[in-house]
Amino acid sequence: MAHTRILNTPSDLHSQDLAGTHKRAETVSVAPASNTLSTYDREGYVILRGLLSDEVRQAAERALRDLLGPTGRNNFEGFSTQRAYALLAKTRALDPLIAHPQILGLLKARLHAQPLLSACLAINIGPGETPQMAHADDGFYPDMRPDARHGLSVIWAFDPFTRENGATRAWPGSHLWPAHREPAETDVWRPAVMEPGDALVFHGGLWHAGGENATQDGRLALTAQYCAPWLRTQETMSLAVPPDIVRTLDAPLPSLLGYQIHPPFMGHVNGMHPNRLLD
Ligand SMILES: O=C(O)CCC(=O)C(=O)O
Repeated sequence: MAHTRILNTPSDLHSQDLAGTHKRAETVSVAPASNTLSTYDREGYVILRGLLSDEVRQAAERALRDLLGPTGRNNFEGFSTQRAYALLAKTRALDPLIAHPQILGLLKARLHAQPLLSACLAINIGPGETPQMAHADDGFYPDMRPDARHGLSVIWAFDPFTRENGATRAWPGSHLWPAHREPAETDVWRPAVMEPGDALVFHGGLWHAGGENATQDGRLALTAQYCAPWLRTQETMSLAVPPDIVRTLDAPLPSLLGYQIHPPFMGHVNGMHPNRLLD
């Protein structure tokens, strides 16, 4: 039966899902502690320690090592660094990390309750790798204001992250810098020193870089980058992960992959909620 809705004001329009409601499974998120939020707000990043059980961490690590590709094609990917993309089409071992309740809680508190997964890739910085170019993940969008709600990124450690082996470098407070400021020689970075199973969570405006690896061993990480639901994702997730796979995923993974409506109708397919394609 067709539904008739009366829309009188722009806020009526923006608050309603005009592509039709669709059953939405509950997802579990954990509200961040106040000191986690204050560190994130002040520094632009926070490290969450020991979030994974041994079983989940080991399964994720095995999957990542199996999937690692060739070394990079440019000095941003890193000529001595292996990467792998489209991971959610290739393994289920990362699902608990991508939709980790603590990460969902931070996303809800600081980005959006219904974000998109913009990119999800493995990064294994190999011996001899040089420092990556400093960048901010929001820099991919034309409008990188300090107060913009564009993105939030996570880097999960699978090796100990040290200053020597390429721990991510972060410029504290740089998420608050004006739009065109870039790190100068005099701006001090800090290495995100972590143990396997720790997660570095940072604001999309934070200047950061993969570090130099002066050791003989790799430094394996998974990075998951999330963006607001009105932005284009770096990886086109709805093409990277086929519907037959998405159909098997638990909430909120389909929503993170683009099977969602941002009211009133961003993301519709033929006028309907994209989840109808999964029914
Ligand atoms: O590997 C890292 O520590 C950071 C990599 C990164 O920021 C990127 O490639 O976008």
